[in-house]
Amino acid sequence: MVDFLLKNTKHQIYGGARRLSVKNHENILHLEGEERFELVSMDLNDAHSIRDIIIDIKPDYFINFAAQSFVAGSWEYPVQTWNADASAVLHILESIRRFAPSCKFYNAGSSEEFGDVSYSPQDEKHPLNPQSPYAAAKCGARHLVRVYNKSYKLFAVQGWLFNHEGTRRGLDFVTRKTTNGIAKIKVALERGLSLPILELGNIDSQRDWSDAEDFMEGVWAMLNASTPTNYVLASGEMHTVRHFIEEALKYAGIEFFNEGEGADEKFYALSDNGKELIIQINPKFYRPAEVHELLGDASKARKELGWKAKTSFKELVVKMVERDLELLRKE
Ligand code: GDR
Repeated sequence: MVDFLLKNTKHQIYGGARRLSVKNHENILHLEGEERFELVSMDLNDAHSIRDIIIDIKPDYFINFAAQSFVAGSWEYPVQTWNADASAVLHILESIRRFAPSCKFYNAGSSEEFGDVSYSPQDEKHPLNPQSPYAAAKCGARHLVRVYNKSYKLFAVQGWLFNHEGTRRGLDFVTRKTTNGIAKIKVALERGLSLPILELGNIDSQRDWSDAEDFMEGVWAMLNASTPTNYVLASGEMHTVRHFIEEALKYAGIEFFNEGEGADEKFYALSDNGKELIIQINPKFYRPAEVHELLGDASKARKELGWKAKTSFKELVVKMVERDLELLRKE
């Protein structure tokens, strides 16, 4: 989002981050020395830090992409997830209401809120049917955003963002886990090393994946619309995790075949050494409740905001594999 704002607006931008003894800021290293960007200390789990930032800066916009965003992790840390993804939103809304009521607020909503879907593709009218503590917290936040919008006339919105990926994606999420794992396999093949095995969960699961960079324009358009309205942002194409794997293997130039079903499905690479196992299923990555398919209908955003996802599924896979190969080949 910061990259988008630097390129397309003249605003001074403040990035809220928690102070850590071990820095994990590699995704924003490129912003070092940028005059219009400043990192400020803020912790979503500390209402005082949120309030102080809003009092000090009196922002024109508050864009909240911070969260415990790993769905699988939300069963392990349900309370922390609720605190970061729902309670923190209440603290932000309260502070905006009290100290900066003309500030426009965007909260990152999720397609996971639709959960166990009742029709496809999902549009803004689809019922909320969360399947995880993460999705339940996002639904809670959505209701709070709506209540503050109605009660206090705050400009507060929460779009439904379907899966958005990229080269800076965390390694736990299935796209980056796959591109990183496949790049490792490719580099091992190039160097004649034994092949690492990538372990995944439910690869029949289907998602509507887009490039995160495309979404930032949509978020900014929502914040600058004449009335606060929530929109679905999505590509409108759905693919299985298996298809993502196949495209990534093809782009990496790994000859492969797969066999077996369910937990027994396996992928093998074909090389001078014959067939070698490269991907297998580990049920430890299955979720207590799965969201089997998500497919977004962004026609309202297209019509009213003129927004459309630009990057195709294939281009996204290629971009991610290319970057992971580049990073690993340097090692
Ligand atoms: P998701 O993303 O839960 O859709 O939430 P994730 O990449 O974690 O999972 C997508 C699908 O892939 C299946 N899967 C695996 N997932 C992970 N992480 N690891 C695996 O090994 C694996 N194997 C199969 C999952 O079961 C699932 O069906 C993302 C997050 O960014 C949320 O914060 C955001 O709100 C939504 O997208 C939109």
